[in-house]
Amino acid sequence: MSQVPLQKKVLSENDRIAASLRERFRQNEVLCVNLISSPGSGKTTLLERTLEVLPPDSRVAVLTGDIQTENDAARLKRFGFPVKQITTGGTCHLDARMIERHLEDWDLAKLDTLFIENVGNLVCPSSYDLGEAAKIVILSVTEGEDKPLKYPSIFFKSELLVLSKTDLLPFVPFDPELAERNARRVHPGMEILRVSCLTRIGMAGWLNWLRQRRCKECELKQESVALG
Ligand SMILES: Nc1nc2c(ncn2[C@@H]2O[C@H](COP(=O)(O)OP(=O)(O)OP(=O)(O)O)[C@@H](O)[C@H]2O)c(=O)[nH]1
Ligand SMILES: [Mg+2]
Repeated sequence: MSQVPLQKKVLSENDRIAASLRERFRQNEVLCVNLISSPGSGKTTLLERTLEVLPPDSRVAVLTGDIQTENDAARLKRFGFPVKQITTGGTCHLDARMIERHLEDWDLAKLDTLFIENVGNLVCPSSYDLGEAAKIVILSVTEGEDKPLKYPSIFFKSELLVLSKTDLLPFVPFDPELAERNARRVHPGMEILRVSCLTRIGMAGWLNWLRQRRCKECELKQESVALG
C-alpha cells in the first residue's frame, strides 16, 4: 500500500475514536482542551499556574504528552489533581487512541475540565483530533512573529492563541501586534490572550476564558438535549 492511502486510513481510524471521545465528553459535560505549541513555549508552566489557583475541590484532570520522560506529570502532580503522563516513545504527537487508553480508569462523570498537553510540536498535533472541544495554540515571544504564517494549520484550527512569556517583550525583538495580525491573517477573528506565567499578568483573562468556554459547552449540551 502506498504511503498516502495508509496515512488516510490511520487518520480516519483516529477520527472514529476522536468522535466517540467527543461524545463521551459531551455526555459527561467535560470541557476538554488540547494545548499545542513548539517545545518549551510554556504549556506545562501555564497549567502549573492554572492548577495552583484552582480550589482543591475543582473537578479537573490533566493528560500530558511527551516523547520521553515523566517530567511534566511530576511537575503537575504537585497540585493534587489527577495527572497522567502519556509517553509516546518517539511519536511526535498524541492520537485519540492514546487518550482513550489513558482515560480507561478515570470516571469522566467526576470531571468538569480535562486539559491535554500535547507533545511539543507545531506541525503533527494539528492533524490529530483528540475529541477536544477546543485546540489552543501557544506561541512564546521568543519564537518570531512569522510562526502563524509558517505553520498555518495549527493557527487555523485553534480557537485561541495564547501569546506567552510576555514578560520577555522588553528584551526580545518581537512585535506582538504583528504576530497577532499574522495569526488573524490565517484565522480571521481568532481569540488571542497575552499571558506571562512569570508575572502572572494575563492569567485572569486566561482563567476567565476557560470559565466562559465551559459555560458555552454546558449550553450546547442543554440545547442538544432540548432538541431531543
Ligand atoms: N520568562 C518566562 N519564562 C517562562 C514563562 N512560561 C514558561 N517559561 C519558561 O519556559 C521554559 C519552558 O517551559 P515549559 O512550561 O516546560 O514549556 P512546555 O511547552 O511545557 O515544554 P515541552 O513540554 O517540553 O514542549 C521553562 O524554563 C519555563 O520556566 C513565562 O511566562 N515567562
Ligand atoms: Mg511541557
